[in-house]
Amino acid sequence: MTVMKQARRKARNVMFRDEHPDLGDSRREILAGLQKNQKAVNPKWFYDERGSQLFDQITRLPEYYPTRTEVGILQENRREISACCGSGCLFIEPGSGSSEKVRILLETLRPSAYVPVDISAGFLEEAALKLGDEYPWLDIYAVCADFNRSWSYVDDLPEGKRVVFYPGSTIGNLEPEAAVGFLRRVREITGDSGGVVIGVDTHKSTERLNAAYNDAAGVTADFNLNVLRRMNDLLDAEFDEDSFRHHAFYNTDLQRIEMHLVSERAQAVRCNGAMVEFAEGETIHTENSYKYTIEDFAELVDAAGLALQQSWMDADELFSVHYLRVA
Ligand code: AVJ
Repeated sequence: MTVMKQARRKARNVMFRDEHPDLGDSRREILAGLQKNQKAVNPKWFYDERGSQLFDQITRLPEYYPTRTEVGILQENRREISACCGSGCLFIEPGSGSSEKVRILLETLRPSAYVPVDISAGFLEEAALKLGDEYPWLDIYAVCADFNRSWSYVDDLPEGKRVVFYPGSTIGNLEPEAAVGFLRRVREITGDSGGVVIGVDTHKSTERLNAAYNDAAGVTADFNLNVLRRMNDLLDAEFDEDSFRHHAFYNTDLQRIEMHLVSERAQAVRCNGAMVEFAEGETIHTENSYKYTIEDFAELVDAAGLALQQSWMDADELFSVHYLRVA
């Protein structure tokens, strides 16, 4: 069993473990996506150092309501949320990014340990060390992993009630069936006594949603286009950023934002030996962001063998936070 490593910089309460996906696997996965009829790249590839920074900028944009709304809900209800979790729990956050939101809960929650899990290694390390400095009483087990695949690190965590913290509506990136699968796995990991604190973006007006993913400053466009740079690095590809443009829209039938990169001309791009051909206007589908009514989300949770114990929303019902327990 891999033992957690002590952090490089002096921080007695921060441990690291690296399970970043193998480069060969990553290449094969991305290339397979580019060879599909509707070309697609998994949104997890957005998050290298630069991508994680761009996402942080997105969270502060005036049009991007989810982050500040969710932060408000967490602040206002931190006591009730912490009571659901119970103090001394093991607080596991898949896709922890900058670990900003957990700070809102830490003092009232007083978990026995915090486990941030992120695919962006450098970003994770910085965030974990900073948090460890600020909260010297908190044990932090930082794990670099693709949380949609590998959960093996949980075997090495200390005993205690496990609560998964999954804010930001990251679950919206998954197709509803995959979201059920994800929650089933979470249920296995937390066991019968565990729980989940999850943030879910709500279905709302198309105008508001479209604005949130087409900000005036163009940060979301940069974030989307960054995936081309990622592919150039990871695949030794030759994507020309200037020949693609950002396209995001709310698909009302499927209740999801779709993000695409549109090829502005017919072109063939060399990718790790293979040639990937684009017609003019053809797209790479880079992200879905599903939006749920409370009723739809409750159904999804039910299908995973979990139940909504308590739900919180802002006054405008722009965003929701839920505590899930085993059904
Ligand atoms: C991190 C998945 C919650 O879907 O809103 C923001 C990512 N993409 N702007 C989202 C994102 C474009 C974000 N999540």
